[in-house]
Amino acid sequence: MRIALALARRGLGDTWPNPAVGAVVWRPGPQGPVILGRGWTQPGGRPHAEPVALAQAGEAARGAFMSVTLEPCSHFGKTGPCSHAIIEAGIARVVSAIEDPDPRVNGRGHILMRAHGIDVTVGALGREARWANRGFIKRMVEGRPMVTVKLARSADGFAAGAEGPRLMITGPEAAARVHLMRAQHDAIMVGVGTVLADDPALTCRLPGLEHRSPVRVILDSALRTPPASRVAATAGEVPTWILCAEDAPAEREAVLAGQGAVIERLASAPEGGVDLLSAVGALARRGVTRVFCEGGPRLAEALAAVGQVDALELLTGPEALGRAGLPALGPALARFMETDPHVERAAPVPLGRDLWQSFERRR
Ligand code: AOF
Ligand code: ZN
Repeated sequence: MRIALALARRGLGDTWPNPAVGAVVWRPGPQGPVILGRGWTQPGGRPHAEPVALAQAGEAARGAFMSVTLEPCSHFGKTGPCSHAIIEAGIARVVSAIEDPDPRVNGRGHILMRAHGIDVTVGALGREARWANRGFIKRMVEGRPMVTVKLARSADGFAAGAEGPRLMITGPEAAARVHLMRAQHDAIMVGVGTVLADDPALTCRLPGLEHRSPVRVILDSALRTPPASRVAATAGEVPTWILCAEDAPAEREAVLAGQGAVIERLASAPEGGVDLLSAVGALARRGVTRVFCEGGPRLAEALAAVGQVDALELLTGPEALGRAGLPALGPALARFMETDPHVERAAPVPLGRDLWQSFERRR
């Protein structure tokens, strides 16, 4: 199951709207388990993990065991259900980590395999499996994706100067780590202020992982995203969704949509801007399970204030700004980081001259 979980994690950020599942076909041997086939959910969510592992094992699967990080499915999708494939391959025993909360499955996969005489046990490393797929589970159960907030701050706690040009707070090692985090999320979200100030590309540029760029999401109530910005100019190549208010100007919508962006109109917040709960709900409806927010301290704080931050990735640079700037952490995020009893705090990790700290809500 540990191997299956490691295989599953390869797919994170790359399988939405489906979960990232891992499966191992194996046989007990005198020197320990012998692995016959390994599989993980493929890009876009199909094929599922189990048929990949079964195909690799071939005829050796007959009488063998399968460990799988999520209940094998029982519904007919683009191909037949995985539980059928497992029955047909002659697997004798299935070790499954958790039930699939998808209402189309929800225990039926386990029941079906048991009905065909397969010995099914559920719960092995269940906590770890639930954790790996917390984005998928949250979307299924709550109709919202998991949200990770990334913030970079100076040694004295500022995000950047109050105004003025973009400030490089952290170094290349931290940037590489951030690009990996981008690849492991389904969508990357910013406010239009970040687009106007920084003109970011918001793609994953790690060599070899360029194809794993997440969907780019811009919260832009009045559709102020400039058609000449990098995100708009490349909207035909990298999926780009702009969430705006009901009354955003139609002529701007036409221009951005013409460039390939997907525009969705949502309710506005009383204080202006797109309502954040509606925004994350809209992303879940579109299939997103894991959101990476790089939208700057104001958006991060607003998400924390409505209880929509599941994880905080905080990077602290070695240099002080030395003057007043925009504080990186507002009061709600500071509470999340420092006092929330459900938040787990990992030991800080040095990245070059910077420090990386992770904070994750456990429930
Ligand atoms: C599995 N193994 O590797 C994955 C599963 O749209 P479909 O037909 O691909 O079905 C999507 C559902 O299948 C998804 O919501 C989840 O319940 C399950 N995902 N199941 O047996 C896998 N990715
Ligand atoms: Zn399946």
